This record gives sequence, structure tokens and C-alpha cells, in this order.
Amino acid sequence: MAKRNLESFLAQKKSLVDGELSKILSTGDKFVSPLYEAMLYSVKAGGKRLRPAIMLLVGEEICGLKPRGGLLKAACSVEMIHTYSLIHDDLPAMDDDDFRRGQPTLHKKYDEATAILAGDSLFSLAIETFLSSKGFNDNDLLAGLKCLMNSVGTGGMVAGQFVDTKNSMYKRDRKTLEYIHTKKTAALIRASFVIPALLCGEESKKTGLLSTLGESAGLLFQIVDDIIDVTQSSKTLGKTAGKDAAQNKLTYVSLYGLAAAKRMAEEEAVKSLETCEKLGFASTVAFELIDYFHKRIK
Ligand code: GRG
Repeated sequence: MAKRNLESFLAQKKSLVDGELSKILSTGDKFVSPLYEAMLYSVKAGGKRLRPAIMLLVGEEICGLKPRGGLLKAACSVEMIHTYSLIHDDLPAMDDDDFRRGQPTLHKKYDEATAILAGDSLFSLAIETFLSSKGFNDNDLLAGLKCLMNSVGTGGMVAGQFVDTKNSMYKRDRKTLEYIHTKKTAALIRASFVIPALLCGEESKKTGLLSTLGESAGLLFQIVDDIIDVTQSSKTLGKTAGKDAAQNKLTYVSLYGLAAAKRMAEEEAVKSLETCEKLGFASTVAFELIDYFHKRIK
């Protein structure tokens, strides 16, 4: 694969994913068309499509999969799950945020019931979509879906979100912090790296390395999220800055301080880049992606 620039890679994949999502999120059922409109509001609110881009990158590099093939549907499933998690995370019962990606959150634009149901239906539509991905054998498809469900349920995102939301029930220590971050954010990112390999029945050494990469890249992503929450403005972030401190959240910055959090982010970036080397990615995109995870300001 020739050298490519991350920006053009992401733009190309975003356009593919956006096109497919528009097809998936259309209905002939007039009763629920307002619900579909609400789902589309969040799905089209300017997400970067990082998780599907990771899947398409790994699929292409590790298994030689065509970006327009069956993997695109599976990649859209992961984006729908990501969007559901953001919609629910913004609800008053959770993070209670009025803005996301610089626009009113779904419950602010519509109402809470619509936001809850939009999240619910994105989740179930994601499973339906994943199972309709063509070109994989049934066992591989089920292995991929199992990995995805584990990363979003009580093995992953929901577990992390629960401990994060109810953090006063737990010790404010490294163990709890790592639990929250690896489950809440890193698990879905890790799954995005691993699922393409599972779908094409890839042998376990590469799958293991992809899992290691996904875990450190996911952790890096969340440590940097903790950092930019205190270093960037609401305008840059597109959501309320300083929220973690206001809600007494357990973060790398609150537990260790800003300087140590930056060092830890650096460590995860180095670990991720070393794993990219071991995987022998042919293009520079994976390396540039890690660099972006490290240096991002929003
Ligand atoms: C509601 C079960 C449930 C879980 C919510 C994802 C999550 C768990 C909470 C979100 C809290 C948060 C903002 C964590 C930071 C990491 C993160 C997921 C950032 C947003 O991801 P991006 O930057 O978003 O990929 P875009 O807007 O590009 O789609």
C-alpha cells in the first residue's frame, strides 16, 4: 500500500461510511420517521468516524478487504453504537450535557424520551446491520459480533460508564481509574481493531497484537480526553469544558496531575507505535492515527 496521508484517508472513509449510514437509516414506516430523523440528527452531527476508519484500515491492511465490501456494514454498526453511547451519555441522568460537537445534544434538540429511544434503536439496528454484513462465514461473523457485544456491555462500555457515573461507591485509586478508562472508551476502540481480523478468520498472533494495539490506543485516546477537558475551551471541544472537575470525575488529571497525565499519554503512544511496527502496517496511516490520538485538541 502506498504512503497515504491520514487526513485524506479519514475523509475518504468518512464519505463511504456517511453514504452507507444514510441508506441504513431510512425507513418507509411513517409512524417512526420522526425517530429516524432524531437518529440521523446525531449520526450526522459531525462525528469523525474514527472507529469505522480503524476497521476499514485494519481490514485492508491485515486481510486485504475492499473498503466497499461487507466490512463497511460492520463498520457502520460500530459507529451506530458509538453514537448511541454519546446520546445516552449526554442525558440528564448521566453526564447532563447540552452540547455535543458544537450542536445541541439530542435531548435538547428533541426531548428525553426521543433521545433514549433513538439510542435504543441505534443499538438494535447496529446488531441487525452487523449480521447483514456480506462475504464472511457465519462463525467469523458471530465471533465478530460477540467481540463487539462484549466491548459495549458489562464487559466494556456499560461497565465503565457505570463505575464512572457511580464513582463515589469506589476507591479513588489507579485500579478504579484504569477500570473506567479501559472499559468506557478503550473497549470499543480495541474492538474496532480486532473485529476485522475476526471477520476474516485471521490467525491468533495478529489478533492478539491488534488487541494490544487497540487497548493502548484506546487508553491513549481517553487520557488525552482527560487532558483536553482541562486545557481546551468549550468552543474548541464543541462540548462543555472543565466538566470532569465540576462532576468530581476520576481522571488521569485529577488523580496524577496534568504533567503526569501527559507523560502517561506519551507512554501509551509509544506502546501503540511499537505494536504498529510489530504488525508491519504497510502504510503510514496507522502510525499517523496514533499520533493524532496523542496530539488531538478536540
Ligand atoms: C451510555 C452506555 C453508555 C456509555 C457511554 C462513550 C461513553 C460511554 C461516554 C462518552 C464520554 C466521553 C466523551 C468519553 C471520551 C471518549 C469519547 C468516546 C470521545 C468521543 O469520541 P470521538 O472523538 O467522537 O470519536 P466523534 O464526535 O468524532 O464521533
